Parts: sequence; structure tokens; C-alpha cells
Amino acid sequence: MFKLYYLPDTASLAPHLVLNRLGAAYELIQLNKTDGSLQSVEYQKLNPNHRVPTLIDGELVLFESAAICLHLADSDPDSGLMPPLGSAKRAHAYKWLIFMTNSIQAEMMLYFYKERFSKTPTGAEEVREVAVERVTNLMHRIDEALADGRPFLSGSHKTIVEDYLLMLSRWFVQMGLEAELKSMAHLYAMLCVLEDDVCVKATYEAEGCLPLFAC
Ligand SMILES: N[C@@H](CCC(=O)N[C@@H](CS)C(=O)NCC(=O)O)C(=O)O
Repeated sequence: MFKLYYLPDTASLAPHLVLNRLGAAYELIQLNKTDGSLQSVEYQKLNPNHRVPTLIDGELVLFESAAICLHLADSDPDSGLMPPLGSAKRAHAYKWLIFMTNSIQAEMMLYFYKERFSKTPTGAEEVREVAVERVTNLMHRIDEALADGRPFLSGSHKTIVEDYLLMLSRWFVQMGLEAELKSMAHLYAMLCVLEDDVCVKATYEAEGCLPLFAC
């Protein structure tokens, strides 16, 4: 049985959703930013960064949400949660996942943790403003890719790439950019399809998340 340490509507959402897509047996362990559980010595042994998510799979302890999603997809190669090994589609899936985790998510962190990136409150506000501009620009790369008419970023089938994108789209809205997201017509249409999905609905319900849109 897998164990997932999580905080609602954060970087643990994509791994949680992938667990539901697998139909895997798992236990959810909710942490809290204010009760000390995220900062505890016990949790530090699992995740030295004191962040979520952390996945436990037997003896394996993993942090980093993208790595966890990839590992879960690998745990059931027939699930179709990643394109076939060695295929061009798989290479593109790696590209998009790494673009999201290495560029979009990393720059979103500037917005959500602005005080960690500046020594002054004024500097922190500037960091946040720049993050809004930069993340908006990066999200447009995804909308542009979808302009060729493919139903999903991965092509004809959903993979963990879409689960990751849904998670980051929620953060984008939390950045106050809902109108901007709706203006990205191809991405908006795909997100509407993604949210109309039994696994997404179950994951949202378990974490107390409201849908992004009433499409
Ligand atoms: N790159 C990491 C980011 C993890 C991360 O920053 N998680 C946030 C929630 S979205 C967290 O635990 N924040 C607590 C903190 O930094 O104090 C991942 O994707 O797993």
C-alpha cells in the first residue's frame, strides 16, 4: 500500500490524482503548516525539505511531485499514464513534465514564497510582480502547443502530464490569473474536459477543492 503525505490543493494534488487513476490502494496522511507536523523531526526523516508531497512505497521514500507521478506511472506500465517507453510521445511527455516542474512551477514559487526571494518587503513585492509576468508567458507556451488541435498536451490520451498541468493551472488561478487562463482558449477548453472526470472529481472532493471552472 502506498502512503502519500499531503497538504490540500498543493504540490501533492497531482500525485494524489495519479494514485486515483491507478485505482491503487493508498493511505493519505495530511500534514499542517501551522501545527508543526510539516516541520517535525519525524517528517524531516522522510522529506528533508519539510515540503509536500512525500510518497512511501514499501522501502522507497520519494519527494518531488513529478518524480512521484513518474514512479506511480511506472508502477503500472499498462495504465497508459505515460506513453510507451522509447516513443517520441514519451520524449514529449518528459519535455512537458520537466518544463512544468523546472520552469513553470519553479517560477510560481517566486509568487507564493516571495519573501524567500528578497531581503526587503518592497523587493518581495517586485519579485511577485515579475513572477506573474513570467509565469503568464510560460503558460502561453502550453496554449500555443494545444493550438494544433490535439485533445490533450500528450496527444490523444491523458497522461500524468495533464494531471500535473491541472495542478499548476489551479495555482495559476490562485495567483489571481483566472481571466488570463480563460483567455487561453485551447488550454481553457482542455481544462474543462479534464475537470469533467471521475478521478479528478474524487480527488477534489477528498482534498476539499472546488472546481476551477463551471464550464
Ligand atoms: N518541487 C517540489 C515543491 C514542493 C513544495 O514546495 N511544496 C509546497 C506546497 S505546494 C510546500 O510543502 N510548502 C511548504 C513550505 O515550503 O514551507 C515538488 O513539486 O514536490
